[in-house]
Amino acid sequence: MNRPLPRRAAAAAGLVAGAVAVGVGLAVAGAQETPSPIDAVGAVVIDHVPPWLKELAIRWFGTHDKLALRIGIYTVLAGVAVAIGLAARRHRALGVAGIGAFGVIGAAAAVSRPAATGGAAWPSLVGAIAGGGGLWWLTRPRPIEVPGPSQAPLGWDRRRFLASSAGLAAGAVAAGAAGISLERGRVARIRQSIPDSLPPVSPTPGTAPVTVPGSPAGSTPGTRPAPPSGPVTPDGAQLFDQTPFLTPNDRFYRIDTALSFPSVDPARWTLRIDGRVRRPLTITYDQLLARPMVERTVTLTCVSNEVGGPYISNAVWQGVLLRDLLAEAGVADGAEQVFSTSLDGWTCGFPVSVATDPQRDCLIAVGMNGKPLPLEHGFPARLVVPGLYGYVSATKWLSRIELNRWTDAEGYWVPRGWAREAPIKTQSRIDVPRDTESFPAGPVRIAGVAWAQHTGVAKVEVRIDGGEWMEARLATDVTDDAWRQWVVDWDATGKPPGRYVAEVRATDKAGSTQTEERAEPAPDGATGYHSRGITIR
Ligand SMILES: Nc1nc2c(c(=O)[nH]1)N[C@H]1C(S)=C(S)[C@@H](COP(=O)(O)O)O[C@H]1N2
Ligand SMILES: [Mo]
Repeated sequence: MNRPLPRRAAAAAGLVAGAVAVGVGLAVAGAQETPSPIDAVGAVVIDHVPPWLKELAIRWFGTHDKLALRIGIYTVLAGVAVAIGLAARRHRALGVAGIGAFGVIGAAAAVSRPAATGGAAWPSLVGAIAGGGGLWWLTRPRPIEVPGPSQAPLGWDRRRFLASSAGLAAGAVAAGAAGISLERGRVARIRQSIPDSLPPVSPTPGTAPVTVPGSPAGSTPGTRPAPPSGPVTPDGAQLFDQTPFLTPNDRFYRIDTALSFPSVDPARWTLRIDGRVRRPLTITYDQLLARPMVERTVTLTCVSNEVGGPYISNAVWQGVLLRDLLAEAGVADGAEQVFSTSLDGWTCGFPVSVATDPQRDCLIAVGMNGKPLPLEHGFPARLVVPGLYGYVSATKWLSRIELNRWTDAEGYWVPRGWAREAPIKTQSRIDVPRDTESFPAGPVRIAGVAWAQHTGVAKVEVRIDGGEWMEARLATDVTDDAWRQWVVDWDATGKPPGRYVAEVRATDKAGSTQTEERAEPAPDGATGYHSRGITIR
């Protein structure tokens, strides 16, 4: 009577062995401060998603796209672990080999990362050895205790199997929890290394105030009001807090490919400026903070933002003017592209002519709304370029700026189907009223934001049900590099109850009105009018 492992037990053994592999992998990764096998594989997946899938992921999951990816990876792994368990039921060695193969895949993924360090392969390899050993042990035939003097038969013993798999599962959970808590500790230490405050902004002679060549008469260059500390409204009052002029740091949209924050120690961090420059520079964090700094209000926008979408926010950035640093390094012949790299190996590029334009204040930013950059937004330093989408310009966790030719290197998203040059398109959005509100027939206040970074918003109009365009009142013109809030008071007196559709469009200071034509975000930004239903009751 040689009882083989039942199918359900084999599947469970596979799952437990998989959990051991992942748990041990997380623990090793946490201990040596390298990405976990899950994140290494996730990073490779992110690297290979086609634009339509990236758009779909952002549309479905928004900024929870990384959580969705992790859940997806765990789900696939669980399925594979069950299959491996079932294979081990017939051939134990085959099951163990299956886990080994996954260890090799994880290790290869980790080693292939641009920012991979020496021990990158260990979490996957050690995890696979532990998981493979666990599977071998769980599926071994062992003596079944039978009464009597006869030789105990080999086979499956339900009670013992349950005990040993429960023990292994508990070990896997403990190892995984240890790994996660080590990773939390790493991130907490980085956050603790962020200074409480930044040196004050120095008045810097020679760094011109925001002036706009060719801007319409009436907006006198150089006499713009200072960035406001609170919401700006046409009435000078707080009209809606849904979209304050300045986005608080913890409400600022976040988009990046980083599954875990890169390790950074401000005491050891340096920024390298090299390539087609005459004098390559290496600057420490303290040296950067000691340089003359400016504050500029700039609205960042993600190219993946759909019409009416949330991936746009505005902040006062404190930092060093990029053109000052480039002048010090000396732009050499043939420099076409400002090609920057992050600590985690993400890259992007934009024209050198944008960086050296005295009218456009590109920043190496160290501060955001009066605070040092939060880790989420690129501590210790990031690029902020007025008027270009983030994916070609706004490198967070900045590590290197190389001047090169367009043919030398392509930014991360360019070979993935996104445009090489990506100026932000003039757009507008209705934020008030909310979809769920309803109003008696009477005055209804409609409000929102419009943006045409580095060109400036000249006019915003709203129409109801395709009727006449009504011109909106615009908030203070703080800078052409930021969005502008707008308000329209629609008189719905006498309107029968029902649902009305409001549409908005903006015209920039160069005179172009945003197009009504609908375009998806890929390859260079969405277009079309944003609309919202308004209910009269
Ligand atoms: N290191 C790094 N920097 C990055 C990215 C990234 O994936 N990695 N994404 C870019 C994109 S696509 C955008 S839209 C902006 C978003 O900046 P935020 O997260 O601070 O809003 O960062 C840019 N900088
Ligand atoms: Mo983006």
